[in-house]
Amino acid sequence: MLTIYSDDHRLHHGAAELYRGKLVRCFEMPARADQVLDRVRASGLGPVIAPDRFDRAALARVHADDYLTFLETAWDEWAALGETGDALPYVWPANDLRRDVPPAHIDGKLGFYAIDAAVPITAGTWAAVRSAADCALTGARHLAGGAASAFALCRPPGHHAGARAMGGFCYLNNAAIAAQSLRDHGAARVAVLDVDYHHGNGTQSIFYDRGDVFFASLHGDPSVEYPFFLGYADECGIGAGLGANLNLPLPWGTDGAQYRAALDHAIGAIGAFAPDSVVVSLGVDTFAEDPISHFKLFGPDFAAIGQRIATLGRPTLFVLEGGYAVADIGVNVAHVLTGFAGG
Ligand code: 5XA
Ligand code: ZN
Repeated sequence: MLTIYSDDHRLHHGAAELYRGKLVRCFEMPARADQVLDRVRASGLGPVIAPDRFDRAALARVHADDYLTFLETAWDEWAALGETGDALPYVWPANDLRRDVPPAHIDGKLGFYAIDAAVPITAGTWAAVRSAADCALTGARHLAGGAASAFALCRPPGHHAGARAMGGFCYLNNAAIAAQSLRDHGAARVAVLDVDYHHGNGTQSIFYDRGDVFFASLHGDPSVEYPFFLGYADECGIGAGLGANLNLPLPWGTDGAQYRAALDHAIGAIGAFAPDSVVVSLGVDTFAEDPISHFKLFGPDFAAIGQRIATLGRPTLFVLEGGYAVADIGVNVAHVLTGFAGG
C-alpha cells in the first residue's frame, strides 16, 4: 500500500487550545505524524511518496470560496494587528445572533468560521493544511488510476471541517475532498466510513443531501461527547441523500466486541450501497489510553478493523484523522493498515 506524506505538516504547530476552561497544550501535534510515519516504514507496508500539488479548484469542490479565502488570509490579518502568538476565536454567532454577515475584523472572522477554540491558526497553518489536502487528493488520484489502496498520512486532520467551518483541529476536510475527487474522476458512488472516536460532523454535513456519497460513522454518543451538536442516529440524510447517512453512536466504555458489532453493521450498509471506492476516515482515538476519548480498543481490535474493511473488496483510501496517545498512534494506525492489507 502506498503512503502519501509531506513534511509540511510541521508548519502547523499550535501552541494552545481551549479545553475545559483552560488553555492547554494542543493535543494535535507534529509528533503524531512522526510516529505514524515511523511505524508505516517499520511495518513494510509499501513506498512512502510526496503528494502531488493540486490547485484551489479541487478544494473548492467541497469548501466555499469565502472560507478558503479566510483560511488563506487569516494569519496575515492577525499578524497585521501586531499579534505574534496563534490566532484563536473567542466569540461565536450562536443562537439569536446574525450569521448572514461575515465580519470584516479578523476577531469576528475567526468566530464566524469556527465551531470551537481548538483550531489555532499559525503562520504555517495554511501551507500545512494545503499539503494535507494534497496528500488526500494524491491518494484519490492513485485510486482513480487503478490502485487497490492508499494511505494519506494527513496532518492536520479534517473530518470536523465543514464546507464553511473549521473545528476540532480540522481546517480542510481531507476525506471529503478525496471522496469528491473520486466522484469527479470516474467513481459513480463513493462511501466514506469514519472510524474516528468523534463524529465526522463536517463530512456528514458536506454530503448530507447527496445520494452519491454514503457516509457511515461509528463514534462516541454526541449527547455526552464532542462535537455534541451532530452525530445522532436519527440523522439519515435529506432529499437525494435520504438513506445515505448512517450514524452509529456508541456509549463511553465501548470495547472491541461492541465496536466490531457496530462496524459490521456499517460495513453491511456500505456493501449494500455498492460503492466504486471507499474512503476511510482513520482515527485511532478509540484507543483505550487516548487522553481525550472513552472507548476501550486495543491493538488487536485495530487489526480487526482493517480486516473487516478489506471484506468490502473495494479500492480503499485511508485518510488519517485523530489519535492523541502519541506513543501508540503509529502502532495502532499500522495495525489497521496491515490488517487491511493482510485481509
Ligand atoms: O476526531 N476529532 C478529534 O479527535 C478532535 C476532537 C476535539 C475535541 N476537543
Ligand atoms: Zn477524533
